[in-house]
Amino acid sequence: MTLHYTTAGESHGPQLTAITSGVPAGLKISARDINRDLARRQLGHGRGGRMKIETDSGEVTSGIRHGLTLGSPISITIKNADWKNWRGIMSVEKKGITGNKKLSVPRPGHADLAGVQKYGVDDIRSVLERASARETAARVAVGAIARRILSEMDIEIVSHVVQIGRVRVRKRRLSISDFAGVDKSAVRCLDDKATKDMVIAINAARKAGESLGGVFEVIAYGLPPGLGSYVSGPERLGGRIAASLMSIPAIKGVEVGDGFALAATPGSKAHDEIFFDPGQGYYRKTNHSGGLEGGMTTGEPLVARACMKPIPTLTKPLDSVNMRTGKGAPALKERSDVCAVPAAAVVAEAMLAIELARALLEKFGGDCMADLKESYLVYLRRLRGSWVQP
Ligand code: EPS
Repeated sequence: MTLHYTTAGESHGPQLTAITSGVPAGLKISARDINRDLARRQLGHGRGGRMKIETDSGEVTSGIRHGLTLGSPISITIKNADWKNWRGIMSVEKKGITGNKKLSVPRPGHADLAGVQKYGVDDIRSVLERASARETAARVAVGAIARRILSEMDIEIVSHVVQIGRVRVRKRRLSISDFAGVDKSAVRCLDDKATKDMVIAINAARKAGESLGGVFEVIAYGLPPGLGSYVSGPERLGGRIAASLMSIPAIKGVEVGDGFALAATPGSKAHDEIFFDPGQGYYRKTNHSGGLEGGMTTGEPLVARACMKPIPTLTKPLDSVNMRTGKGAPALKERSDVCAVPAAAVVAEAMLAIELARALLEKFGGDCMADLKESYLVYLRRLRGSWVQP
């Protein structure tokens, strides 16, 4: 059984729901593990009024007993505190509707226009409620489970913001200890000077009725070589990770390792030469590949970057068309964030955790954590015993 999840819930409906199946039995997990990541997703200078209303907290309603997973589907619900203000507009029954004004001027850059066309609805709210990035809270809850599976194998995932607007930090090689204080930065950036400049840029954007995008990096440490495969396209881990990161709302580009810069790098400088030490085994001194070769992990840190476009809801709206009249009109205005790059990085940690946990379970299987761990250790032992081929 593969790791699988689905989420449900509208942004201003009663709650979000995440159902995760394929998690082995016997995994230790607590509400704290889930709520820690939910709280981290709410961080970041540049969020709008909604984050003052919500304190996201996951309630487990199946699949965990006495602190251990059962092997059955795990369902987690996250209440939308804001729902109380939207009961009428989001009413399930037709008779409960109060205060709903149909929205008919789509925002350029949002799901509004294509969503209305695709689903045949006449109120943009019927699209934007589910297209909202609020849904990512449910994915973060799933990611917290995946993260627990990985951390049992000493695999850890971290992230940081490397660019907001025009403010960027230089690429450098980081170790896991560099991330100890990342959540203390107002924008989850490891560079103090850049943090200040990013905050200034966000404040200026807010004042100007603008929004800002950026770039974040997500890294997995402690991976074994050989997760994923080269044997067929869909099994290549690079494609799976890229698709998973691209599925985060507003993400427009993903690169692994040196990514697009490799296009201008000669072959002799683009790859990571292989070294050997009897104690350590094979190792690399560089990581241009970002820890992926041939669709598989190399055992080096897996490094992926993603670019988030500026949020399309603007207080100074762009030109659009009123779908009822066919006449030009300013796009609809909704309460929104000015910048959500720090939060998107936390969502990316969840997405990477899910992909890596899925690849781990595919390779090592196991209905319970003890079987999974045993099989994992056998593999590591085999690798260690065969550093040098006879
Ligand atoms: C969002 C609009 C804002 C954001 C929201 C995503 O919500 P609201 O319309 O209630 O002000 O705050 O993000 C979240 C609620 C969240 O939890 O991340 C949108 O239109 O996508």
